[in-house]
Amino acid sequence: MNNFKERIATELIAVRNRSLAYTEAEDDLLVRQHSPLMSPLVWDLAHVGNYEELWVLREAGGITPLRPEIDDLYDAFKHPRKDRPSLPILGPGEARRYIGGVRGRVLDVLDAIDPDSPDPLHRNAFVFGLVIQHEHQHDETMLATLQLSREPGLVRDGDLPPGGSGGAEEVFIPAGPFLMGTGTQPWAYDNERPAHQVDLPAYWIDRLPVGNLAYAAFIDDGGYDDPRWWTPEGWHWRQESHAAAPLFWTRDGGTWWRTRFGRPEPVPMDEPVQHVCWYEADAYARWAGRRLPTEAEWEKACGWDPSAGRARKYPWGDDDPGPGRANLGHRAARPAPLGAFPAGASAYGVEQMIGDVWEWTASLFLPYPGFRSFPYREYSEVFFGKDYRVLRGGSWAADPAAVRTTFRNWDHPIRRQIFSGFRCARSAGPEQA
Ligand code: AVJ
Ligand code: FE
Repeated sequence: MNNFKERIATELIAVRNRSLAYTEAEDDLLVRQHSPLMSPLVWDLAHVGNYEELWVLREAGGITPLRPEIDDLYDAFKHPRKDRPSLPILGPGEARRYIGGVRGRVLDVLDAIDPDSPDPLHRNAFVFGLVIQHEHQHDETMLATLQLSREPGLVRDGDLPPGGSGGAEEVFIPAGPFLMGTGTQPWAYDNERPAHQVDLPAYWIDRLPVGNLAYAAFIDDGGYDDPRWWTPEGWHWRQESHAAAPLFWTRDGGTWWRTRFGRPEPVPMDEPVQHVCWYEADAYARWAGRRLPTEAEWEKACGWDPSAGRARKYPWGDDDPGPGRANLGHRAARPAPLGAFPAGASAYGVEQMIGDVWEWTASLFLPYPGFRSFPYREYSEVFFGKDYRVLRGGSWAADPAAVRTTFRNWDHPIRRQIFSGFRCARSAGPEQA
């Protein structure tokens, strides 16, 4: 195998080890439903193998189905998450055997594939990018399930760099066009394509995500009880949910605590806030006299290199993320302190855009002009419309393989079990523009 295929084989092993590590638990924990929002962990485990079978073995490899009778059970569109525990899904042992059996044949397809083929699934080994990113996304979902389960055991407290102090609060982004999306990243999803020019007026964007200290000030100021800061839908959510702080926060006297993977700890005030929904992010921004950035504003500040006139794969350039640039890949089970990654700054000097927390944007999840669904409508196209808001940048739980400046994530505006935070922006006044 050549170098490119060796790298793919290594990525396949790494992501599988990750899935197996998150499901190395008593059967009871794996088959139980920890929240109606989530699948049982054993469903995710067999689903990633079934997806690999569908795309690599059948579609790309032309191999006959190993277990066609289970396809229906692992089709996310046939059964909502809340119904998955009552399906006759594979048990933990059977699921591990099934996905292992698929994987053996996947390596044969990798051996045989021609990355220069005109077949779009084979070209640049796209189908392998598809399944590697898919499994990493489910691994992140499994982490959210584990956090909801409140079971101890998964905290990893690997080293994170210390936070920084000082530096500008906001960064000015001058008016002008940039290239949004990509036509060159070989493993980009259909929803990131095609690259297209977007001309933005001047704006300011926070240098760092909103931190717990600032968010606690919003709470202390009665932000959750003041309808002025909320949209009508947001206020409705606030009333129905009785939310008064980010998910997993509780107050004890004057101190905020959070439960992280089953362990209570004081909320670190120097971290980006996480586990807030879009309505909370939007309300905070209005309280602060600001607004959420649009998706285009976020991407320009993150990926555009104005002096080179080109987009970067990551804020700092095209080199892979190292430990000094971003908090990705579950090196620790939390966001890094604010200001921890000056070396990860974008061309404009905006920091911590990649990793730490997914950042809510003002934008609905919509197709770019010229969008074409590939390789199937159910990855992106069926979600376009008014129901979902876009999140950008990836969290501490996202893997580098599934993160780049153009990557788009989306969720309902009420969701906050995901590792979500935000930063604020504002339009520049006429004197600056
Ligand atoms: C892109 C994270 C919204 O989890 O629903 C997983 C990714 N697509 N299996 C999701 C996905 C199919 C998707 N998100
Ligand atoms: Fe999936």
